[in-house]
Amino acid sequence: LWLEIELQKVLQNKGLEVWYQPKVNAHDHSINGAEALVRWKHPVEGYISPGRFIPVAERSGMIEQLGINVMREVFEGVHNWQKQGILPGRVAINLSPQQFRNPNLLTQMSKMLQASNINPSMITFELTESAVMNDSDHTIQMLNGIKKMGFTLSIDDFGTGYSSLSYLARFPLDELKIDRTFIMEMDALPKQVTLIENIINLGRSLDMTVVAEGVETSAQANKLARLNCDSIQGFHFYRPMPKEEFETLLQQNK
Ligand code: G
Ligand code: G
Ligand code: MN
Ligand code: NA
Repeated sequence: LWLEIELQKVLQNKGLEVWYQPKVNAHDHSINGAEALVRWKHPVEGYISPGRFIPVAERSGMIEQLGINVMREVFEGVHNWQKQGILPGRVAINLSPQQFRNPNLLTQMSKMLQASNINPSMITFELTESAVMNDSDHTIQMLNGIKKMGFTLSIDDFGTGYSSLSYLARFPLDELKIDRTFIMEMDALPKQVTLIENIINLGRSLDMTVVAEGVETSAQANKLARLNCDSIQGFHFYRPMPKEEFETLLQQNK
């Protein structure tokens, strides 16, 4: 309950921060996008992990406001970077299953887009398998609605959802993110590399951009480039960083 009250306060004060983790081109390692990750710096407790407060936000209904705040912040950032000519590619926003189930989501996105003056194709919404799997009529409607506005869609944590693969053919997905558990085991388990190679081929053959998450070593990065993965995200290249730091990095890379 303490966490819930504190979260209420920080949401009202617009005190949550959005950090950015750059993604790189797997072949030349140039920055080609980023993932927006919400961060909460509590005055007494220090950083509280989204792994802890997102579930609280969902249970208490605050996730809707949190999502709106994150969208507003990211759209504003993308607008500024576009204006400065330093936007390197798409910026991804995570949507939790509960946000995706909310029928208000499409209206909120459309309002936010109208107010923002950005190119919607520069925003990617990341969904997990558990968000898209259960109710396919609702899912199709939501996904098509998001696409119709011009945004792009990514399937996050791919391969961990115990789900059927048939949704890959039915849903309008632009990007596939290989879950970091596969990448972690690349060096120890040769079969994991075979699996990754086939996931990359699967994604690319369905016209999706394939991103490997959680890349922590140069050996992993080199192997993924050889397997023709498109993009890489992971601590080996960049950690999530505050907006100001991200912006400085983009200006240096211009
Ligand atoms: O950044 P970190 O590894 O601590 O994130 C932990 C989890 O929180 C990840 O699953 C990530 O997708 C999720 N997360 C981070 N930012 C957001 C956000 O803005 N909205 C939602 N719904 N989830 C987020
Ligand atoms: O569930 P989702 O994929 O949205 O989670 C993204 C989270 O993964 C972020 O919180 C980010 O901090 C974390 N992350 C990004 N790169 C790495 C990495 O190389 N290693 C580990 N352990 N975590 C990472
Ligand atoms: Mn994600
Ligand atoms: Na992920």
